Amino acid sequence: MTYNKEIDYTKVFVVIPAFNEEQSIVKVIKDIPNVPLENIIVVSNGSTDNTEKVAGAAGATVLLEPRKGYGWACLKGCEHVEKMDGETIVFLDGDYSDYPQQLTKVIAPIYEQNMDLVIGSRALGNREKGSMTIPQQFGNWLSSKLLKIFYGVNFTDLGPFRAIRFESYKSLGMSDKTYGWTIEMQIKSAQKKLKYCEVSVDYKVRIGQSKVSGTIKGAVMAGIKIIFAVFKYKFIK
Ligand SMILES: Nc1nc2c(ncn2[C@@H]2O[C@H](COP(=O)(O)OP(=O)(O)O)[C@@H](O)[C@H]2O)c(=O)[nH]1
Ligand SMILES: [Mg+2]
Repeated sequence: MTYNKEIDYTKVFVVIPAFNEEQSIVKVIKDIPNVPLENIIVVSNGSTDNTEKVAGAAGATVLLEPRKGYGWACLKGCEHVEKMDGETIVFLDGDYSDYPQQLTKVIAPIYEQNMDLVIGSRALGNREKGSMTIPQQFGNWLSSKLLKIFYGVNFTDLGPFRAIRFESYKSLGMSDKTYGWTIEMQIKSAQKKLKYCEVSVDYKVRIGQSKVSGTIKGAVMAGIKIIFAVFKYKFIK
């Protein structure tokens, strides 16, 4: 399908995986431009704080995913988008590290350049000091190099802020339940020869506690999972 048309925001959905993000989630929701509130889907991954309550009160659609894991949350959100007959899915984190206002920039290539996948690259944007740890920056750089070597694609980041056409998303058969979600999408898009591009996005220090990059366990697990994914999708179909 070629879009090249006015963006119908009633068909644009935002999926936000959220685990204990009560301090930031409302700010994220409020800063998302143009998208109807009910199309903003906060998937709470067993939050034990008030994330679900405050996100619901702000008008977002709140879904509950008891199985812990970033991928589980994204999968749950996408099931809802399918039911609602969505055209474009935007993924965004719930910690207010991203600038939700940049959503218009992230989805533009889907509508203007017929792209399937758009990655918001923090490597190309302005990063507030301390918003990404050194291992996280190195990990993203290394992953991007491996994606080039193994799959011949040019990415500079595995950024969470990204957009994909729903029909392209469906064609990927996404399955990762945890931290391999972002790289799986990029690898499978490469394998399916989808049209992709990057846009620069800015990044700031998150509100609240990091669950992944800021903890040793999270960072190590994510690193292992991501590197493993590079090989897994190459050799095991
Ligand atoms: N680690 C983790 N993060 C989750 C989960 N479910 C949702 N998230 C959300 O995933 C996003 C990224 O997590 P974050 O802690 O910011 O990771 P970081 O940016 O790598 O430090 C945040 O919005 C989290 O709330 C989960 O089960 N585990
Ligand atoms: Mg974060």
